Amino acid sequence: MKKKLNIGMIGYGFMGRTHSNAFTKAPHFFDLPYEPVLKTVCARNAEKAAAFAAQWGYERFDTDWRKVVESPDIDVIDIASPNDTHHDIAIAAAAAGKIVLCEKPLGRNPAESEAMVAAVEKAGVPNTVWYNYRRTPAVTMAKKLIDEGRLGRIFHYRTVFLQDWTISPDLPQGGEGLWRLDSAVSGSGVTGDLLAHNIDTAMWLNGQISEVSALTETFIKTRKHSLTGEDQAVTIDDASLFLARFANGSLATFEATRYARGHKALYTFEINGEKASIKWDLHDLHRLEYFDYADESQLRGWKSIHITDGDHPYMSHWWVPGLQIGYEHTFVHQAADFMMGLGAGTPVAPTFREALATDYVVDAVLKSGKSRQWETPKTA
Ligand code: SOE
Repeated sequence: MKKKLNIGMIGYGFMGRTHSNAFTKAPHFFDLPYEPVLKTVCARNAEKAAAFAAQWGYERFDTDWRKVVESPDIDVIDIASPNDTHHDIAIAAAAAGKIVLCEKPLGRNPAESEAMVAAVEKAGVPNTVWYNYRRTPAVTMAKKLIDEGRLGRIFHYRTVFLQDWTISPDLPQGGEGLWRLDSAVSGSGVTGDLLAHNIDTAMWLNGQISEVSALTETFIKTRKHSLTGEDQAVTIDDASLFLARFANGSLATFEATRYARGHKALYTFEINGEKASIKWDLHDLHRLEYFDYADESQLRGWKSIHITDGDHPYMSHWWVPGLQIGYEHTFVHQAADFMMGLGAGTPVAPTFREALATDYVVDAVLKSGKSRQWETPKTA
């Protein structure tokens, strides 16, 4: 019989759903050393917590995260609530000896993130941050190709994350769903919410970012606040672009915005090496575009590899070759990898400390946007 792993989910929004779905599906598709049990979901609003618990099959619900953290029958605290709650919950959970999983970004700023890293490391509790896109099979495949040296020396890294859902000036800030527009809750705008994904993937694939020069902008200066009903200054970055140099000498451009009319979630990257290049696009997430200079010259060109075969990362766990999976599966893979790491006693990336490295780059980008100077991110 497998050991049960009792989950206490904090938060029931978009991320509460992706994480709950991941724990539900992972044991059906992966042979795991644990049986995850959806024990409790916690939200301030009892009615909503009860409805979520019923819909997702949680055994109970709670309205006070402190009670969940202190519950002896909970093994894992999974933080899927807004960013301003991450710090306090993670630190209390670590002190209570719980395994801690946290939605990205870790904290609202490096000070919060550093305290969270110190707490899990002092308590010696397993931890991870849900940077889910690493576990898209095509992205994991890109990592494999780079690690095998197939690209050779890397010269360029080019990446964007484009959305268009905040263009209307009538969209309020704050409150459910829209807390991402309220910097008191989110910490930052697109830099911490979207570029954090690009930065996490980029440093995983191409190593440490050593310096950045950024341009940030807030296009809509005031918005009504959903909670106060007042017009309030908008203090998040609506758009963020930066140039970067990696420690390996390669050069990069990063861009994120919520004002790219026509784009819902266009996350792309392209990497150019001396021997080969790679391109990936979230809207076509199962494809990896690959150009290999070693190919015979008359047939040389970009290949569009359908990453759905049994020997592609994660795919042997799903259907038959050629059939696709999607966004939700990136979370299923992370949940599965986490439980396998837990069984083997090995940390599962990205740990809190690895995610802190991303927060340092986010912080350097925001600083550079203000100072108009090159900034050097701290190393974690
Ligand atoms: C914002 O719209 C958002 O939901 C981010 O918060 C997620 O991290 C990203 O994956 C998709 O976009």
